[in-house]
Amino acid sequence: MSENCLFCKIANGVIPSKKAYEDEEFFAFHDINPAAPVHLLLIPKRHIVSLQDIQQDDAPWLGRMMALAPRLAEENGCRPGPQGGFRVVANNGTDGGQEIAHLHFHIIGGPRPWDKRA
Ligand code: DGP
Repeated sequence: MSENCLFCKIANGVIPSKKAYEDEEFFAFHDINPAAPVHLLLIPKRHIVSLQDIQQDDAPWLGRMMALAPRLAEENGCRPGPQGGFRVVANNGTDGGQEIAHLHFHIIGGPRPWDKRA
């Protein structure tokens, strides 16, 4: 846990959130400002800032994190199969549009239309 990290505080229950999932390694919760009917944030409990900090030996847990995304998407209202689907977005660093400095996957979806490009 990093003392001044908002998402560490959320994962530890210090700051409340609408929880969608939790295990020993990961925590998922609903984005406070959803961009779509389904908008989750999936984070590792360990404090890591962004994909810019990932090393080769992080691959196993990062793979498990990625594998959680479709499961959480479907459990929270994204339709399965090619007519359904969802987005996974990770903003990295200032130029990448990252606001919260704790690695997170945005899981975004739900029945369309819900954005300007629909
Ligand atoms: P990013 O720009 O990729 O770092 O996205 C940060 C997201 O975090 C943004 O979509 C809004 C969300 N967010 C910020 N503060 C909170 C909070 O206190 N609670 C929840 N649930 N989401 C938050």
